[in-house]
Amino acid sequence: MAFELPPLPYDYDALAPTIDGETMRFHHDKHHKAYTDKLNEGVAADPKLAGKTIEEILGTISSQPPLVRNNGGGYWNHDFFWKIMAPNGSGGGGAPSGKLAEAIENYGGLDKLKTDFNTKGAGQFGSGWAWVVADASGTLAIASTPNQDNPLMDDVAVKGTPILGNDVWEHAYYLTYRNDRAKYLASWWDVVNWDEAGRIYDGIAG
Ligand code: MN3
Repeated sequence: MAFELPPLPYDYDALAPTIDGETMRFHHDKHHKAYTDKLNEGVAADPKLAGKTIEEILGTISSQPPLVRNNGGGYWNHDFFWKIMAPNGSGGGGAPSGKLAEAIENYGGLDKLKTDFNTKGAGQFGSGWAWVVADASGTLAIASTPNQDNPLMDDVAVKGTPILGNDVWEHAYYLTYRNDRAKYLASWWDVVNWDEAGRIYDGIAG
């Protein structure tokens, strides 16, 4: 059973002006599709991966070749990325609520969380991702990863459940923001789907 490219949960233009439609079209139809296709090549080459979920594969990624690491990460990361965004004013933007809001207060507040996340994302050299990560007890941390690594991988510095993640590869922002990654990071909060982030957070044990 091959992995399939999941459809975008909204129109290409739905996140504009924060993320323009042409960026979304190429990001989903070209980049995410390529990660999906190459992940399937990697899975087909290793009988031990047959029938495994992507989360199971990522959890033992240290024993996998770069083809599976880079494209398995890219497959999962982009599926997550589409889901934790929504059009501004129609699920995107605003502020967290419920247990996630409490956890963010314990972290130091929403302003501090955003500042630390933006700083990590801007400071990630080259391509990668910025993350809000929850450990098994629900405590939040901010992290960044290179390339398509993510907190579900068994050999990254900060492991846990991703609550939010922002793609800081240039393909994610260059058409609108050119080289201004910090401006993209600051604008991105306008399309964060806090309801979805809260549902993920509520699913953590403890
Ligand atoms: Mn990307």
